[in-house]
Amino acid sequence: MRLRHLFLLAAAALAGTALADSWLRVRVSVPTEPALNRLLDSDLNLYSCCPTLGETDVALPHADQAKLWALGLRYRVVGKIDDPTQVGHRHGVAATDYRAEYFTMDEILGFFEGLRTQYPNNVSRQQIGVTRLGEAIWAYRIGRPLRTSGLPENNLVILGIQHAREWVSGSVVMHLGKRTAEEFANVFIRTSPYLPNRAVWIVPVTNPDGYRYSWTNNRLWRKNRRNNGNGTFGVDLNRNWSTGWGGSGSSGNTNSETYRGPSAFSEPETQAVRNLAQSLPRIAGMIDFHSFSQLVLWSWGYTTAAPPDAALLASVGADMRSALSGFGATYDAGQASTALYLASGVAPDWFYDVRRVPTYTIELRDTGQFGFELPPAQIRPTQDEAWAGFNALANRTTP
Ligand code: 0X9
Ligand code: ZN
Repeated sequence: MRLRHLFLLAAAALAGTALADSWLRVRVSVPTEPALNRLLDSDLNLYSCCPTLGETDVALPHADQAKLWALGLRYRVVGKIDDPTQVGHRHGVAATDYRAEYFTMDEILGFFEGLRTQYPNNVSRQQIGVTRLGEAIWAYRIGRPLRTSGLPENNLVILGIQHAREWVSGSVVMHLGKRTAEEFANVFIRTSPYLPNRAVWIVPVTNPDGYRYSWTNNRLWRKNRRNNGNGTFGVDLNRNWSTGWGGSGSSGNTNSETYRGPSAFSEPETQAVRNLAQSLPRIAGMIDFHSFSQLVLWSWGYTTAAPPDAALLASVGADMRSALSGFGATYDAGQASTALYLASGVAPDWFYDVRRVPTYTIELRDTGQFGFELPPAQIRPTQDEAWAGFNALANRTTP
């Protein structure tokens, strides 16, 4: 009898430890705007990219359920998940196939360096900044050899991985880099109308510190790794741009996933991309790749007011939406603030603001089943559809 009790106690203790350490996916009710804002202002790991009124999923340690109570949010547990803070997504085995595996920071840069070696006439790179942890931020130019006279080329700008955990964004910009280099280098396989006066600028990893952290410390990390000085880390780079900075859908709370930073362009990463853009005489269009939700979004994001070129942005966006939808996934499209939610200080709003050309956020796969942790089998079709969506934009912009 005694022994049996002891055994039960030990089992309970063990189970207790396991339970306390385990992580949950919970479905939170978000009935009102204030509730939504409390959620967006919190440091909870939002499972969804795009919470709106209704229900949204959150990943949290079993023991952190009290945080939801403290925020006055009702929820139910929908499942157990692996602890995303556990290291070990891949143990020292180098990835080889960018169509089937996620690449680390070094592997992504290695991939682009491979393109530079293979296509020396068409691919070059420029260091555009240094992160807070001292890492170079690179931009790759893909086009014809630089000309020194005539009308300056009209550039398309592509941003990858502003948000650390949105790994498929990196897979997509690698594919765009490779396919674009092939287009420029080999006229015989050319499938899109690349005109002589065009170049594509790709920033493969806009947020290197955050991206590395998502591989080593927390798979669901979103922001950069600024030390906010109060025990919290990170600025949401996609709330740090100057257009609409500080407005709705951004937070002044350093703990928040949408912390906007102390001032517009306070972060070296947004400064780097801004400086690159300012150095380009002409920009034809821009895409900022995120995940997930399968959406094509245009300005404004910071206000529900219609932008001056609303009809053009919607028309090009519709072309992109239908191109993206040809590979087994259905994309939707709309003005960011109304189709998704208000967010202030986002990159495409700034590019649109300063250049008045078509700029887009593309939210890649999926619609929430796997979310940020999209299974590697879906990398290839996501890359294919993104290439189609990119070409739809290229075809509609001024050469
Ligand atoms: O919130 C964001 O920065 C983007 N979604 S994500 O889940 N990838 O973080 C969406 C930005 C789109 N712009 C607006 N909704 N204004
Ligand atoms: Zn994002």
